[in-house]
Amino acid sequence: MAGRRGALIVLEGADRAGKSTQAKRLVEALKERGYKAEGMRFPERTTEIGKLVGSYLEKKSNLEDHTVHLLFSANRWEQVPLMKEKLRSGVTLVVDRYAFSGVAFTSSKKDFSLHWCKQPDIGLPKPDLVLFLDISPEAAAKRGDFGNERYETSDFQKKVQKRYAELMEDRSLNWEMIDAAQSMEDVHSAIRQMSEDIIEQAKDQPIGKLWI
Ligand code: ADP
Ligand code: FDM
Ligand code: MG
Repeated sequence: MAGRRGALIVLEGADRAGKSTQAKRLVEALKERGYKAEGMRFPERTTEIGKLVGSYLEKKSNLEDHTVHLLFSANRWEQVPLMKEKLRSGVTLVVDRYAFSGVAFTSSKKDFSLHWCKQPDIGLPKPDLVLFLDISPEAAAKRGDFGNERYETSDFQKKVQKRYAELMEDRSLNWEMIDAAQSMEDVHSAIRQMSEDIIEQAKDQPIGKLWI
């Protein structure tokens, strides 16, 4: 039927929870099942803004905290025309991190409120489903050490987890908590089923606006 749109599915969660692994597998599985599906990630480090953010994360440059927050948000907004075009043409987008990462990370810095951090992302395409891959710091540690990027310390990640928990209290969003300590296969089956259900539910609905 004409006019059926794809779903916007976001993966969030702590470092090494399995977001990138699962995003890739989900796209492949959806395609095998005959859905149109594509992956995206934030930050999208290949654009001009994304290069500034990438260099900041790699600690090759320093940026003022408000400034980098706005750049992360701008890095999402610059993809919005493309996201809407894809969704409207029936492509389901599987997104590795989104505005929730933006808010959880910046609001873990000193003197940043959740309220302030949300403002620049208000009105972005609203995810139909946000899959939160839940893992304890101990279980994540078994998957390897932190890398060398900014924010990759256990103190900071603990603060981020608390901020995610606050964001998940917002019932206007469709959060699903997944036990990410399960095997890759079990996590995959769970999120594939939820994703197929949401694709069916979202297909005749307009694209929503985040936090409006
Ligand atoms: P994230 O993108 O959330 O940081 P990754 O997908 O990069 O996480 O996974 C981090 C590491 O953990 C990778 O080495 C990956 O192979 C491994 N991994 C991912 N999911 C699982 C799982 N369910 N069980 C065990 N190891 C996993
Ligand atoms: N991050 C990511 C932010 O601080 N703000 C954002 O808006 C987004 C999308 O960037 F530390 C942080 C979260 C993480 C880093 O790491 C991206 P990965 O490994 O590429 O997901
Ligand atoms: Mg990743």
